[in-house]
Amino acid sequence: MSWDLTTAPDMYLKYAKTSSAEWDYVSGTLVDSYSLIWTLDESNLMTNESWDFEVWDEDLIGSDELMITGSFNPLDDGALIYSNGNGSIEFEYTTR
Ligand SMILES: [Ca+2]
Ligand SMILES: [Ca+2]
Repeated sequence: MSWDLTTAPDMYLKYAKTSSAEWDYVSGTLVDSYSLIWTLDESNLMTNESWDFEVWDEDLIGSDELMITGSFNPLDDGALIYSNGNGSIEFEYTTR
């Protein structure tokens, strides 16, 4: 991992419909943490279509760094863990 040299990364999450031109949701930043849990609420529910996500490390000096990115459909795939060489992100959801 090459995010922050002396502390854990400062992660935030973005997600949006794949068809959307802009990010529908951007979380706040969780400072100095290797793991994090975000709970989506009524204002940012996901629908049955393809969604893109990115997790970034916020840096105060220089540009923020992209840590992990991907896309999924929350109905097609069921609960899932998405991994690359840098880490993993787990999605848990209920449908209604
Ligand atoms: Ca940090
Ligand atoms: Ca950072």
